[in-house]
Amino acid sequence: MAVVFIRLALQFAMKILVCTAKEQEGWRAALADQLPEANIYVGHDAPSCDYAVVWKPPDNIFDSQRSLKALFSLGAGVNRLLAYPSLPQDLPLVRMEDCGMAAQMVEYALYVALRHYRRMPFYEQAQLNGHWSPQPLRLRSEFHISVLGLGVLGGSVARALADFGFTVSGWSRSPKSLPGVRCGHGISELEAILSGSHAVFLLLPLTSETAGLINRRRLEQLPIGSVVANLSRGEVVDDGALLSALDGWRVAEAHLDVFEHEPLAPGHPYWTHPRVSLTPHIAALTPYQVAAGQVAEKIRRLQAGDKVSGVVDRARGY
Ligand code: NDP
Ligand code: OXD
Repeated sequence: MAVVFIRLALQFAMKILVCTAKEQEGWRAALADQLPEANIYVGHDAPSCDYAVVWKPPDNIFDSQRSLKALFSLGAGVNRLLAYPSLPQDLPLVRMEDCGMAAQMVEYALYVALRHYRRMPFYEQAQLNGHWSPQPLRLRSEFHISVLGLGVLGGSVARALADFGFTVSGWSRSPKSLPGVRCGHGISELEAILSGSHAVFLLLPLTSETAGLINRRRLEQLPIGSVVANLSRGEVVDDGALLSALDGWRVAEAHLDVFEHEPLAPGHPYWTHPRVSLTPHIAALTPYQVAAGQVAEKIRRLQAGDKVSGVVDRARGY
């Protein structure tokens, strides 16, 4: 009797699939801890599940997972998942919201901003040339930064840079208001924002509107000697245009964390460009210890028939 009861309980328990190349076991254990009533499966060889938590799953995952009530992306960006031809149109896709990523983005942005505001590249070069060459004081408020994308991550970055005393402009799709940040929105306001920026931070999702947004014309709006930091998706920047802007010193230094093709191909000019600093898509990693709590809470709400935040608007693409 007890065996039958256990079999029935297992059969009717909620089923969650975890499918990610990285930290799969950590995710499984963290979700099991948060949702002890659920059966958690890892890898793509699982029975039909109620929820799936994925990052770069196999292309055919939706052929075997036909009963999903919601799909959770392990990342904040969902452009890759949205491109799966077999992704069911009506399946709610839920993305990560912050989960410890905003603090990491702020660290990265502060590092880049401080390096340039304090003219460290200039002093590095002066040292190489054996020059003792003190430069005039610049006030924090005289260093102008723009943050393109004012969502969960970009909004945190813009506020942190403004709190630090830099002059910050932000740009989004719809009107926004953030303390200490001059906010603009829509394509008509982009060029004015760029033209006053010593440093530009990209924190936009990749959509049909943002692909190739930072092209030759937009880079030409920047003052000579600006800094570009792409922390969003490689495709937001036109690589050829950025390399030309670097060679012409319109852009003095580029900090690139993301690329159209990852890992970046051996021999790509970014690898060896003296004024490109690149990192392997680590600007903000998803800590599963925190993120599993967010996923579990949303699953509980969905099970109770409640709405959750972070559901991707398929028409907008983010
Ligand atoms: P959000 O969805 O919270 O924010 C997106 C922001 O971009 C919003 O302010 C939105 O405007 C704005 N935006 C979208 N489309 C346009 C447009 N056409 N014109 C102007 N503004 C636009 O995303 P997150 O902040 O959570 O994440 C941002 C991106 O960061 C992710 O999509 C991902 O690509 C990238 N990322 C990179 C990581 C890394 O390690 N490098 C880690 C995590 C994320 P509005 O406010 O009006 O909607
Ligand atoms: C994400 C990412 O979207 O890692 O979270 O890029």
